[in-house]
Amino acid sequence: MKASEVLCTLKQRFPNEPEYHQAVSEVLGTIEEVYNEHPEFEKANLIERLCIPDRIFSFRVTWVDDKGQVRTNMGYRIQHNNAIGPYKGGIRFHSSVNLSILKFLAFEQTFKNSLTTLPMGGGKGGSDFSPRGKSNAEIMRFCQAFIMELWRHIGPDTDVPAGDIGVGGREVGYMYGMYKKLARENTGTFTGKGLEFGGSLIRPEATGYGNVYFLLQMLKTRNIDLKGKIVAVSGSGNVAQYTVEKLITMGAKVVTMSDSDGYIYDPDGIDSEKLDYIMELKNLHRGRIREYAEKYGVKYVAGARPWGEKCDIAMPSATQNEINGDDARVLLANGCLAVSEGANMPSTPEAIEEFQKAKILYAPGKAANAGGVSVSGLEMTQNAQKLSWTSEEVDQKLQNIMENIHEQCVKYGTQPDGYINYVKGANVAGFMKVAKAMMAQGIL
Ligand code: NDP
Ligand code: 2IT
Repeated sequence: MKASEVLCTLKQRFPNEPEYHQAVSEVLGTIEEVYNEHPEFEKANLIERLCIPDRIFSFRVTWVDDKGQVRTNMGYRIQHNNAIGPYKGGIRFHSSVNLSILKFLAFEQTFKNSLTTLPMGGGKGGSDFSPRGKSNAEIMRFCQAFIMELWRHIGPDTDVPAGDIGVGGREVGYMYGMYKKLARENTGTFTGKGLEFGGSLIRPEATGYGNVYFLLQMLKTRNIDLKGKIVAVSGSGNVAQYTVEKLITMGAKVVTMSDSDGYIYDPDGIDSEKLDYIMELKNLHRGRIREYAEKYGVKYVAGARPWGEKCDIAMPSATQNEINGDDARVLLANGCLAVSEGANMPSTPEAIEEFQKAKILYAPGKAANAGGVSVSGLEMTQNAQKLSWTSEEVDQKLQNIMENIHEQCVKYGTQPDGYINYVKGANVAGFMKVAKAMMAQGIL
């Protein structure tokens, strides 16, 4: 089947999965050229095999809330592709979770993990359970119930989950604890674990730091200095927090952060002290970003995203499709020169088209946010060796990986006029490695 025909077939076979179609369409649109150069791929029906997950587990999760009521949610794990290594990818707890969203994430993860240079396949899982407003005890009971079903399908050499939206150190700890009880092993099946029980230094920071390292590489191609640049960040969770932390140390001025209720605009910039406040607010008190505006007397805009504020650089770090075509046009009109994605697929196809048409620096999530899963890969290595590396060692390896991903994007994405199409570069580099691994291992 031709690459272009695969998308049509997928839409027919799996209707009502718009995010999955969107992710597949973005990749297929950029790899067609290299695909056509390899007739053996078509003979092996490689694209279709690469787009459809190896398997999907779905299950009911039953738990008891603090009022004693018995509640149910849906749980899922998508094992997308393991040609390069064990399935690897995060777990998302959010009310919006469905198969379309998890299939897009697992598909993207496969290419992202391929780019990291580490031996990891792609997977993703999650639940439509919403952690919002839940007590600590409820979160723990939910995590335990989720793992009671999932544990038999995961393992250090088969499938290694981690965090994503709604799943951070606390949730990984509860899931890993239950996993160990059932599996009776201590080999580190989760990543993003606590430092006391096999977690890697720099894993919490990795996605945000990695995105800034990637941004620095992009800016270097145009001799632009990050120092003094005004940056709009969305989200205020794990990725956003450490993106802002690194940006502050690099001398940039971060003026926005957000959550699902709205955004704050701080014209003086969020400094380290204010960021400490946000981390405590979000990670300990589980509060709302609006409280920042009340504390520091700055603007809060309810029900909106920050892209209307003037900035030089945008780093979307909340969720998928959070920058649409109109947002992109406003960013460009305000002089935005770079967009580096911390979230997965935060820009709609129309927004990406606008950025590329304007020839600004634009890095897709699968390249720019690969630092998180990279340090997860390093956590797996440390666990396997039963030792732990210092922060400096892990941070240095992270920087090397991000530089390497940037180089791959330049190699496969540079156009005849010199413009670097990072989408094409990341997709082609990620695809070729998975494709070669699949071809070498036979028709499966
Ligand atoms: P967190 O749960 O820590 O934070 C998510 C942030 O985004 C919160 O501020 C949340 O607001 C906001 N948010 C979530 N959903 C929506 C929504 N539908 N609309 C508006 N705002 C929303 O998650 P992470 O920081 O871990 O993940 C953020 C993004 O980064 C995701 O796209 C994830 O897939 C991606 N990513 C994460 C990695 C990791 O290592 N954690 C690695 C690579 C990518 P609220 O508090 O109101 O829920
Ligand atoms: O989207 C992602 O890359 C993640 N949520 C991190 C996955 C991981 O296994 O560390």
